[in-house]
Amino acid sequence: MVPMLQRIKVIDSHTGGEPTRIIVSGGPDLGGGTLVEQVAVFRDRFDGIRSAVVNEPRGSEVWVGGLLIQSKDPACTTDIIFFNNAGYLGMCGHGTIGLMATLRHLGIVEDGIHRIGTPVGVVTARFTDNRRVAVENVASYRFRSDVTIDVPDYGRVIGDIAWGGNWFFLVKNSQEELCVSNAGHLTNVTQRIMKTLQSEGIGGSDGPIDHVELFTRPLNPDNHSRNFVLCPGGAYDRSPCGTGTSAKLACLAADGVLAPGEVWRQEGILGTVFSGSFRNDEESESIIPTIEGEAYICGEAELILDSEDPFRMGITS
Ligand code: PYC
Repeated sequence: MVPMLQRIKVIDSHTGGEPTRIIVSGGPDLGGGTLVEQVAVFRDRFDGIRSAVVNEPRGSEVWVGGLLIQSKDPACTTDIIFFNNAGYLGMCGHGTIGLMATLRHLGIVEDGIHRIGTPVGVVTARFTDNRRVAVENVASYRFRSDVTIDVPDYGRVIGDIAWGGNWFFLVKNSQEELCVSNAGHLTNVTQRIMKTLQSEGIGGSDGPIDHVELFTRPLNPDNHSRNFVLCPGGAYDRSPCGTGTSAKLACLAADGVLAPGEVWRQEGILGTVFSGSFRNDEESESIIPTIEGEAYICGEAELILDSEDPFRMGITS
């Protein structure tokens, strides 16, 4: 029998070191439901495609993928569903910056404000410079402050729980050294924090915590803080994390430490920076964060899924 080859065209970029792989053609048709319903179809019927795109042998646990979907809202440039090795993301800040670079690379967008539909709401994005993109994220807020947990064989950890398009536990009392050479230890520590949160049933207002964030002083004194972010699939974010920075801004706003319009420069584990600021949401107690960073296109490829390849849907264990 002749093997069947499924072809999926992707464009790769990285935002502050964190990669994004956008499916631009050959992806699954998720039907005409809402984006939340389309995520359910993706998960139930096409989860193998998610895995094929981001997992080995074509990717690794670091990758965030995105499926471009034509929006039903004429005011939106596109809709997007982000995903990774573990499942689906509500929003992705670095991914949206990478998406804009991809859309410009394809000649689909120019300067101006672009509305982008995500499963957790519409965000807007615009180029502020050749490769720099500012993303106005979904409304973000601190849900709980000073949550104390005892992590077995580690100690007492105190943190805030905040929404920035995903749910974050933002550790306030970390003494860890946040550098790449320490990434293995940091991953281990944040995974144990995550496990303790899960075993104690601690989550966000409408879902489990999916990211854990540590902070320390920045290496570059021009910045305000340095972070390490554990993502749901066990990889750490190479960038300062757009939704994580949004969650941080929500906490800073709630503490009265940062005023609307003031800039917060969040340094990530590689030293790359997202500039963040916020305005108050007129309709709620939340803030509307804006995150700015830069992305580079780093690949253009056709993925081939060979019906005879035992790993055509990615290596999952
Ligand atoms: O930038 O929001 C983000 C993000 C989430 C997971 C990885 N990056």
